[in-house]
Amino acid sequence: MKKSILTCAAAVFFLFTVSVPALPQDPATKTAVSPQVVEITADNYEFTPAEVHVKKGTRVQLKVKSVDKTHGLKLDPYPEGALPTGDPGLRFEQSPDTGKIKKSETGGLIFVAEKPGVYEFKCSVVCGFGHGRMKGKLIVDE
Ligand SMILES: [Cu+2]
Repeated sequence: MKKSILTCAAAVFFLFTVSVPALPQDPATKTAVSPQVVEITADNYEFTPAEVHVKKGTRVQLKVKSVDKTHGLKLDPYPEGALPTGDPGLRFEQSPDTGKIKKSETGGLIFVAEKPGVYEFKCSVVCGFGHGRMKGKLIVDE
């Protein structure tokens, strides 16, 4: 019994110290910097804006609102032209995919833009005939 408690404590310690990378911190308060919020609407097979610029090192929250029907947004963690190996250029705090966002609802992603480049996002829910062209770009500037 004691051993399993120790194992559990070790696992919790590991989770909090090793697998959760440090977020950008405010040097004065030592707390995670509040994210830059970017609002995107998903409507009629388009994301608006379809091109978003953020600066390298920024913690970003994408807020995605579905207007006409259920959509989703999936953001590639690797920049265009890069092989999907090694450290990604975007470090997500949860998933790079919002999952289903129903009509009139808002979903979101939160990540740190670590490497400059162009990152594609697209609709992650098969939403109709225009689904395949429902794309956009996140550009991380130096
Ligand atoms: Cu879609």
